[in-house]
Amino acid sequence: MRTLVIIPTYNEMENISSVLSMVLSIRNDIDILVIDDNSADGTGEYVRELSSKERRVKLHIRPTKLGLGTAYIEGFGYAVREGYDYIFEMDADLSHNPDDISRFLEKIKNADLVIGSRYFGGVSVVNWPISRLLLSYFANMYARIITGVPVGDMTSGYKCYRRKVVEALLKEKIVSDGYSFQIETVFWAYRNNFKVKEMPIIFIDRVEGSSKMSKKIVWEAFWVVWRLRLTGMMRKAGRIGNR
Ligand SMILES: Nc1nc2c(ncn2[C@@H]2O[C@H](COP(=O)(O)OP(=O)(O)O)[C@@H](O)[C@H]2O)c(=O)[nH]1
Ligand SMILES: [Mg+2]
Repeated sequence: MRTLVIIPTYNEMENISSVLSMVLSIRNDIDILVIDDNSADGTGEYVRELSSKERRVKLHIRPTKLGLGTAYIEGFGYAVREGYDYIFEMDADLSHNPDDISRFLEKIKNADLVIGSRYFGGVSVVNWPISRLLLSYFANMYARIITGVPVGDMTSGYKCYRRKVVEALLKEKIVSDGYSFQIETVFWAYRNNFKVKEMPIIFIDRVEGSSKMSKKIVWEAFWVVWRLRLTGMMRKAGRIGNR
């Protein structure tokens, strides 16, 4: 079984070397694809240098900051073309502990998508300011109510997909850049009847570098859930196909 961990980066120089070496040391059938948006801090150069010595590390550099959603879509296309069996989404800032990868790979044996959940029988977020925690918690509640998808953490960016789910997602019209990309992917996996499971993770706020969260990203999520609800309803009524 071949696994690809996709890591989008934008100015993650302080974190990238640790996250890459931690993922590489988990197992040697795991490759990494970094999608860097031309970071000014040298992240791309660092990964380029490493990828010339370590064939398990791949790099795509895009010309400018084009958003998380399109970075993952690009990574998904690569994963499908290369025939990876399991495909991960993971942040570069060490909020997602690479040691959890083994638990994901165990769990995916009985699922099509495994979501690393921060809200699974409680809250497992460390060091977030209360304002950020409340935003995330209520955004999740809102997304769950409007879309009707029974998942506790729809905005988690730590996930493991089987290739067939990624293939199905590439056929959907995913429009988000920010964390509503995470809502869209869970929604379409669920609506396409894939087996979606959650697994608790401990999410630790970044220590180095800075968050790329913005008001625009919050507004995008606010509207995207309504778009999903409508397209989902129309799809059910047989009015539109999946394109
Ligand atoms: N390639 C790319 N990566 C991005 C972009 N925005 C955020 N990222 C990366 O996505 C991950 C999550 O972003 P982060 O700022 O930590 O979001 P937060 O944890 O929600 O505050 C990190 O690895 C970022 O470097 C982007 O526009 N392009
Ligand atoms: Mg982060």
